[in-house]
Amino acid sequence: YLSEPHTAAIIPCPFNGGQGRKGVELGPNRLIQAGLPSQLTSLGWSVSYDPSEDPREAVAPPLPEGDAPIGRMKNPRLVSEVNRKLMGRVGDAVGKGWLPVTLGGDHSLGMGTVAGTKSVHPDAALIWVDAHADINTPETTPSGNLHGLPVSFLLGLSGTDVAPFNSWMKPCLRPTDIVYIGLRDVDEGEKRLLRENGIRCFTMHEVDKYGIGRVMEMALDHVMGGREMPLHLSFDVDALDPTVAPSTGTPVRGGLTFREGHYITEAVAETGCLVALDIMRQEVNPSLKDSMSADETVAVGCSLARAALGETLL
Ligand code: B3U
Ligand code: MN
Ligand code: MN
Repeated sequence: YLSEPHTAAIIPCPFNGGQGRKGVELGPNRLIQAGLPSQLTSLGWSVSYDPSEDPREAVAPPLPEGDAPIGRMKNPRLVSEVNRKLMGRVGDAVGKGWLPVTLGGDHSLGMGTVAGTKSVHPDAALIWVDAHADINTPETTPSGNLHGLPVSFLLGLSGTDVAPFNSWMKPCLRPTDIVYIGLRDVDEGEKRLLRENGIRCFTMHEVDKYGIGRVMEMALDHVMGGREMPLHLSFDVDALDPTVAPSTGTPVRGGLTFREGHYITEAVAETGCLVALDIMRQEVNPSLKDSMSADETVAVGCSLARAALGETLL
């Protein structure tokens, strides 16, 4: 699915409007400062990245009518507009046969990235690596934070056919297209939605039971049986255990180990079918006290991206 020479399009998205905390918008820049573009070049990729472009412009569109909540949804116009643009950028890259590497930012951005991939490859499979299911609907969300809702919009679940999103976003994901890995903090309403829609989930329980090797085999079999299908990987760094990625706003204990996280990205690279990658919720706390854990978390984000793009241990 990729054109020659293989080209990665880095899309920094310093966006935090899908939730209430600061820090998540600092991640993309830190990954770039840590050398991610040149690391991917060293792996043999052409890298499309424009350092002169200010990524903050893409995430701060002017909103003439203000942004009062709609129902429970907070910052709905902002999140909608940012994702509408992101869908275009990801779609353009995938359409050229480039591999977009979107650096988040909070996971509400998954709406735009997956919709962008699906605009080119309607049959694309999706692996969502996360502590959370991010499948609340505008009706079930306990917080109103849109980072907890992207999957329900992609699926077109009840309550998601709502302005301003429905002016640009059409349901593009079938329940059989998506598989989750790493879940361990799922709301009651989300559990019901996952059950009702028959969505395949490998929670941390299954990771413990089968080991990550079997889990990846089963996950890939489920979403891309013959392995002949474009694949989008959306990796929320909070899927990793907080001891591995300590610099995260809402740590949930009992997560993926360093190797389990990397095994996922390595197994995805081995399929040869990856067409889009998200490294999301790469949070960085600016306080000095946390600078060590921020550095560690940034380094993990970079090495996950490298592994997904084919870096091997030997
Ligand atoms: N499920 C909760 C909390 C949450 C979702 N995603 C994250 N946290 N990172 C919600 O607000 O929807
Ligand atoms: Mn998430
Ligand atoms: Mn999460």
